[in-house]
Amino acid sequence: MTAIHVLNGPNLNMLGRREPHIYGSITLAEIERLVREKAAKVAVNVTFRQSNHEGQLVDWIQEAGAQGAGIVINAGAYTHTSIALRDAIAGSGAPTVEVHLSNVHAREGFRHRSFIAPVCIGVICGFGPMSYLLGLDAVHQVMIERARAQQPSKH
Ligand code: DHK
Repeated sequence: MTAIHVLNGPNLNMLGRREPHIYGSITLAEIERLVREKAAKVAVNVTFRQSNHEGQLVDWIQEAGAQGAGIVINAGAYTHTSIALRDAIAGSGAPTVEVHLSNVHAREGFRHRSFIAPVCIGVICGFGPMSYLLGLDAVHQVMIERARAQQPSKH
């Protein structure tokens, strides 16, 4: 069964109460429920985690890579600051999709730069909780394609 780790960075535990005009009123627990619902439909095994600590996120990225899992990551503000997360993603070999609830490109200039985007397959932002579901779908499809490409040809 395909495994995908959904990792959440700093302040995402505050969703629902945190700047609802930007992030909406949905909580992280509700996003987790939506993600699990979708994952169950497509037979994906989901690990869903949140931490406010950079090193913890590094450990979880390494763990996902070691297990052959894919990653959907909303690294929160670490997106815009963390070379450690970038190196962890690059080194893990885990196919990774960066997601954000808000459209970071419509916000402050410092949010336009992502340190992790260059080592991710792609970035999905601005769709609220749907960004997570699109991210899950995206990384899942890429993993299916890669597995298919590794199978020996029948001809
Ligand atoms: C969440 C955060 O915490 C911010 O630091 C990012 C992201 C945007 C989001 O939209 O999900 O800049």
